[in-house]
Amino acid sequence: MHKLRAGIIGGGFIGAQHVEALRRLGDVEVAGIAGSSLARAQANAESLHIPRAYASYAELLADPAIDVVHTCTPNVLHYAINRAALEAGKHVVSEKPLAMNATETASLVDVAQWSGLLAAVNFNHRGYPMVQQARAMVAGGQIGAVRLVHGAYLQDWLLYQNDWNWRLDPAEGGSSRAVADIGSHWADLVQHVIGQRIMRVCADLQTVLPRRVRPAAPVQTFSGAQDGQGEEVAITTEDYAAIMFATEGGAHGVFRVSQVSAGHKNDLVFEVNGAHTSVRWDADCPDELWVGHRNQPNQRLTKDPSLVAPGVRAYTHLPGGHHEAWPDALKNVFAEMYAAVRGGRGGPGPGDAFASFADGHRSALLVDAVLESSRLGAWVDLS
Ligand code: NAI
Ligand code: SOE
Repeated sequence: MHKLRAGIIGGGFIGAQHVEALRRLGDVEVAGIAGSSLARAQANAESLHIPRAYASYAELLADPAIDVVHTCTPNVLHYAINRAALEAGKHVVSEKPLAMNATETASLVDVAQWSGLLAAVNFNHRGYPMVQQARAMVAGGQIGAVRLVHGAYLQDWLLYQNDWNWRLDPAEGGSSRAVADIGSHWADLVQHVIGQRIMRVCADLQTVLPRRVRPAAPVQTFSGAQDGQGEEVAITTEDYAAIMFATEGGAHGVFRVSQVSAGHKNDLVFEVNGAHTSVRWDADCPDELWVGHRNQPNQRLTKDPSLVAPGVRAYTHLPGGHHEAWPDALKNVFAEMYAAVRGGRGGPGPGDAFASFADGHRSALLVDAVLESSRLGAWVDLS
């Protein structure tokens, strides 16, 4: 089997993780990387052992040797890169958010449709085995009709006034921060698990730190607090959100997101309450699924290939007690995306977990509705 050749655009925090996950697939060669300058691309190519560095993403897209493009830059560039990549005949794996707003994402869905190329978004949490176990239990009727869905995605890496990242600048990150950056993962994940779309939202958004110190040089994600030197700037995007929602199937729920909650590193939790049983998954203990009962003791299912639902086995690669976590979930969704490329499919097949551009558009609709709801102080339908 020939190896598919991947080109990475953006070699920061997540770009390096794409490289590692792709190499673990075995049938993919990471052939090149583009950065914000040739010098940065060369530095990334050297540290990540990638044979070719490009001076710009346009140069990478022009290279016929590249089959699949991975968009791993700040959000503001996603639309232009994803569009140009499809137009250049490349398959695309885009980081979330798919673009800055639903107008852009709708247009990308159109381009993806006529291209017939793979058009996937990296909502990587879908690839955890025990998330798939929860999904299988909901689909199999094991918890009863879904009534309530709740949870949170909390972080602390932007807790201090001198924490900085491009996400704090709306020109680079978008008009929403905490919701678009991490709330998007939570909402995508629960919709995937329960098999229902969120149709209405009512949001409270708060900017807890209205002023921050912006250093002169760019700061890579999760780099820790800076030295406080720089320009003090006003912050317009939310540090915190509480969002109530209703789904197409009549379920109701609420979730909270925060990037200023001390002690919470990357803490995604969801719970689904069905008509007779509940399930809860916590990314800090990813190999476990809590199952709550009314008339019998609660259970804690642990990931074990021999104990999960048959369709979930493909997401496990190690025996019980051998933990599989964030990098493994990423590899799982990439494996499905590359299988789709080999199978000539532009999106997920019936048994696949990965997210399509249509899912990325749905996510942008939700973020736009959340912003509108907060502005109006009212419930808003997803258009
Ligand atoms: P980062 O700041 O660590 O890295 C971004 C990289 O893009 C930097 O190396 C920067 O030099 C490069 N870049 C900037 N302009 C460029 C250009 N014109 N051409 C090529 N490269 C350019 O940011 P991070 O955390 O890696 O985030 C990147 C994207 O990935 C964001 O959209 C973010 O939402 C998403 N992300 C997703 C994660 C997930 O779990 N699915 C995790 C982390 C980030
Ligand atoms: C920063 O909040 C970040 O890297 C997000 O951008 C990712 O999507 C999330 O998975 C981890 O946190």
